[in-house]
Amino acid sequence: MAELAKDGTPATPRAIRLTDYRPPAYQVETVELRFELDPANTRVHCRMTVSRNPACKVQGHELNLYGKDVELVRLSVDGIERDKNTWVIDDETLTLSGMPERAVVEIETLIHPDSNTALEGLYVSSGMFCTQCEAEGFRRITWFPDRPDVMARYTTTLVAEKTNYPVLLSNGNPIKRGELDDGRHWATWEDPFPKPSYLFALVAGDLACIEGDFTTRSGRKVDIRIYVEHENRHKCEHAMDSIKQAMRWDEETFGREYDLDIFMIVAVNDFNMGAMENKGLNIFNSSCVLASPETATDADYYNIQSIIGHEYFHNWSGNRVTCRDWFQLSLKEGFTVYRDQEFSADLNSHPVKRINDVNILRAHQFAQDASPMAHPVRPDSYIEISNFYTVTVYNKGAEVVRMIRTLLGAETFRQGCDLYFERHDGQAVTTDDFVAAMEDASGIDLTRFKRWYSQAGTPVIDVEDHYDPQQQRYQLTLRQHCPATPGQADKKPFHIPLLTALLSGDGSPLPLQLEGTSDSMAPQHEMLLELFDQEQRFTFTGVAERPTPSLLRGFTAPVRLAIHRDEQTLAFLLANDSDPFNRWDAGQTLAVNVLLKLVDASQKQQTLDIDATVIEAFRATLNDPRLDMALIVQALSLPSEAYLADQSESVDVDAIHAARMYFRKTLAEQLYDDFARRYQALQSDAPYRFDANDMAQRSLKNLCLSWMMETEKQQARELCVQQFEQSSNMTDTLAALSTLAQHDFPEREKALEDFYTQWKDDPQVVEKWFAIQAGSRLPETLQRVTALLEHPAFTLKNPNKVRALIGRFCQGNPVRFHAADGRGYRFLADRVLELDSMNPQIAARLVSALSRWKRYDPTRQHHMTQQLERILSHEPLSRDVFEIVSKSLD
Ligand code: 0A1
Ligand code: ZN
Repeated sequence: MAELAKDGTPATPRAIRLTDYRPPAYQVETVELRFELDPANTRVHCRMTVSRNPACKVQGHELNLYGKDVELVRLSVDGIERDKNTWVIDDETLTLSGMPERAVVEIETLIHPDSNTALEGLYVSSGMFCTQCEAEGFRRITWFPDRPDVMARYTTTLVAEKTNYPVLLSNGNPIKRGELDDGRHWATWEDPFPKPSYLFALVAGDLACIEGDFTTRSGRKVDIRIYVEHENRHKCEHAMDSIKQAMRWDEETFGREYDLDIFMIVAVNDFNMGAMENKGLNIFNSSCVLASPETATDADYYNIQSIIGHEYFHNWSGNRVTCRDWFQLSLKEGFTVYRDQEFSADLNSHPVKRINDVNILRAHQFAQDASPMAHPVRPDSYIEISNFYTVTVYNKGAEVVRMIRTLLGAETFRQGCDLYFERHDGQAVTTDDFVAAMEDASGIDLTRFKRWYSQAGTPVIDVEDHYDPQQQRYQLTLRQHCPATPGQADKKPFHIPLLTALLSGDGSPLPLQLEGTSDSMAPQHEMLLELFDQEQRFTFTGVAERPTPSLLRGFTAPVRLAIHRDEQTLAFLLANDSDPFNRWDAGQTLAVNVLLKLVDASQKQQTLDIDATVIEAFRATLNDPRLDMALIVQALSLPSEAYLADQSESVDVDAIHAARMYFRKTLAEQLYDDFARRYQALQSDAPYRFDANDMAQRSLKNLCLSWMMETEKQQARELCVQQFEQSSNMTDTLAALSTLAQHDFPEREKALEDFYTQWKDDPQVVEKWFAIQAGSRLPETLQRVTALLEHPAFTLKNPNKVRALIGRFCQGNPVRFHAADGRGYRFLADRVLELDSMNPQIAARLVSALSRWKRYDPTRQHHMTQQLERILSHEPLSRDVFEIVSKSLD
């Protein structure tokens, strides 16, 4: 037995390993649940039929059940009550031995939803009951074989007082309902599809129901219902449209049809994540469902559409085919993120979506890969699985699926998906099974490719080229290496697809002929180079002039390209590359190079200066009438401070901030008239529409405004205040307010006050108000954030408020969070310790802001490790925070 801390939990939490995976000894065929709902004491009756699992080769008749913070009232096997002597409890596991081959196990538990602040299991949010069972929340409801490879058919009865809880929901289809004499009523739901316990859900409350329907391609009518608090019923139209779009898209793109008679979404105010894909009953963070033009921004509308798509797509990629164990999380998450990315791209813009996704990957996932928390897409060990819902599992996992699509081609990839769904419907499987389906559908050997699942780290590709004008041969030499990550010192080469073109002097792609391959009928102008080895050489023949290579087009692999390109070459690619992603990327690299030179100058206390050609390149982009407005916005958005930090050897937050500010100010002054002209021309009185063109127009207009404001000219200030006061949509209002919040003008305080007074009753808008203040670059931001902790609208109990105020400050305001005196770190550690006993998941997410301490200067390193050590010595400490902090200090 592990040593115990004061609260009875093991002192040093144990790591769970993939290599220890064993199939369960018992499977569960059916589960009947009965909940007598009461906020203080809910009684849960669980009756399950279990039988020996033929897949379990080990002999033995032990049934393992998991439970956490549940009071066990009664346990019986085949109607015979068992007493405490007949089972063993170790930590969260209860082992019942001497079980027959098949048995009915009945368990009664008592739980306390109103004191559940972890928001896992059954809890109360704004007076309604709701659940969150992924990953291991079901064990907070009853003792159960709570692991994803135990799939069962559920029938659920909810009993609750009728006036406060008129709506009673669970998974599947409603089958019966009735009333009791004591003012309570009940409803029974039946889910015909076997599912793991993490997909179980229930909701009970007084909710408005917005109804819609969808006819599937096979002609079945599906009822769609969105449940929200009554005052939000006017904010559901966009969510309803998004559900229908997602249903249609999955049929058209993946051939996947919805399978129940009813699909429900419920909006909940207190939620740890964005949303959850429970079978037939998706539960959403309110901020990911509710939208109206006056209260939600374009970004909110966009996110809602994408998250609704994501959860809906899980119905196949996750629910019908689920994960064997939690190491396989990316099986459902990577694949589903890939699917939601394609959905958003198809409905909006492919290049813009790709740019945004690559920005997330580079700023956050590459950073994670280079941190003590680096882990493979399929991790091989964890202490607390909630810590592994990461950008690596989700976003890099999506890149891995995207690479498979690139290697197979779109059509064969679709056949691979069909085979995967058909072969594994109703099963709990592994990422190896996913890859095997892709191999079987294509005949392509992906053995080496699978290293993307097992090896952490971002590969670096060194590029060298050579042109021989006599022979008209062009040679590309590619070498790959991958930095060491925790537990993985040496890596084997990755299988890397690199979409490549060679551009002629006028920018057109040259026809490509690889030496050693036969002439193809139609000349290719773009070629997929596959890098398997540590070093490979590709020789192109018949190349009439020295080409400019356009590599990694569309970002076909999550790698860093180490290629030296001078400013002239980058400017050429920025103006000419026919791949929109690479055109944007050339501009970003140009900007990174300029900014890093400024960082260097700032560190050496030299005068800062920007070359006139750079300013003119920006002017040309801003005024180019041929360019899509959304792409202009992307091109004119400077690399973030986080990305610049990632690109630096060691991070100097102040110099990065100063360089970026100098760049913004200089450019704003030089291009003021151009920005002002475009800003005026983009004004529109049209009512708000969520539409790609309108959004692009608003974002370019607001980008111009924020650049103009950098000059602090009176005219810009007036225009900003005017937009803030007169705009009728939240996109424009918030753009003006967040710009004002960056400047120390009296207008700022008044705007912030007016905004709060107007929106104080709307929690989603109040969250924006907190976040804007926490993100301000002004020097007194930490004092303000500290003061806001006491604001009546703030509570540590609500994850959205924590994310808006504390998360935004610690993870989205580098220059203030990393204050040299360490105050930001102390502030974070204080909050983590306050939160840890309340909501460990949220505490652990926050503390990861301290993980990369080795990247900073010795003084900051000292302050950061001091706080990490302070947290680590705290008792008791959750497994969640323990894992992040101890790995950070390793
Ligand atoms: N599976 C959900 C999100 C989710 C993840 C983890 C959770 O608890 C640890 C809860 C929800 C999704 O991908 O949308
Ligand atoms: Zn997901």
